[in-house]
Amino acid sequence: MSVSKSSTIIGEPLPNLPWEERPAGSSDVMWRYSANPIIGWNPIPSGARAYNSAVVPYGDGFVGVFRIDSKSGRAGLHFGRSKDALNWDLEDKMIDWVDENGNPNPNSFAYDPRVVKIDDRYYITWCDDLGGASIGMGYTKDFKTFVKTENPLMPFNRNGVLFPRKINGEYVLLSRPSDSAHTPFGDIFLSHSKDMTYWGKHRLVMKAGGSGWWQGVKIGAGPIPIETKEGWLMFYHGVSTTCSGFVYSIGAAILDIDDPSKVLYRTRGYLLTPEKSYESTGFVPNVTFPCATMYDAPSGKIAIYYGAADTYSAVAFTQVDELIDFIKNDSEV
Ligand code: BMA
Repeated sequence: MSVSKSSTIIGEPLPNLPWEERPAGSSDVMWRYSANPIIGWNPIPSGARAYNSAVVPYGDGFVGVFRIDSKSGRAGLHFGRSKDALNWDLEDKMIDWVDENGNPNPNSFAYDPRVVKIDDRYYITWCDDLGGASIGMGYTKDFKTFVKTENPLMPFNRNGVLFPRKINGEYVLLSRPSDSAHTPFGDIFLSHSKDMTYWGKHRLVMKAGGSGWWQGVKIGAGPIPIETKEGWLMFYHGVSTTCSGFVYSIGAAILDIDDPSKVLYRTRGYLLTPEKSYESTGFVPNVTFPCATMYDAPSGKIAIYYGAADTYSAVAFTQVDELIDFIKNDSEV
């Protein structure tokens, strides 16, 4: 496959993006980092597993909000920093949230964070506990003070993912209505807000299933959608069921740039599915769960950060033009 380098991504350059060329002999449109996983068991004294986490460029390096399951089994959010986005220095202590007045505003339980910069704030969404699974929200300007704001949506809901800018004057939030347990259903919706507090105008984006069995049980938005000349590039996880449990794979769709509830293209086959031992073996076998991407807009290089087997953090790569061609040719819409 020949890849034309173009500025298909509407965004900033990131020359220090971690990157590795596709392995010789492979024709996969998404390929894994050869030194995966980048974070293994017991990454900090208090924590057993760091995975399903969100990273962003910051200063001359990178920072992230990491889901770390403590040795009690409870999930919490921890701050981390890195010079190369591959070797991470994770804080042992959970993030101390405050309210808008600077008073302590602790989280009881938090997992699967996403981070996006909008104007001068880095917004963080995660799966929270509001009498059941719900979307948590907060922001930071400096990764020192973390402000937890109101829950944008009622339970039960997971996979809250913000678009990186307002669309037609409103913020837009993807989510996946669910139950409070291991949800055996789930479609992707979106909601609008003028102020990041009150959310409404809910729209269905896309349903589980289609002709891909890998996404037959449920789907959920993954990383922050990437703005491209072809529309919003949205990676998502799709789940199938087997006699030994769920299998979580990674797919992608392209959504209309002005109305992202309209799906233009959606992969019929998965882009990545649990194959490697760090994906098929761990605390929860057979899970690949993407929560972040970083990209270099001029070259179209994208690094995808995903949790593997609810135990490890891993990275995969793709090139935007080749990926968009693949999604269009493989589309089921
Ligand atoms: C989902 C979430 C994810 C997890 C996945 C597989 O419901 O809890 O954090 O990776 O299940 O266990």
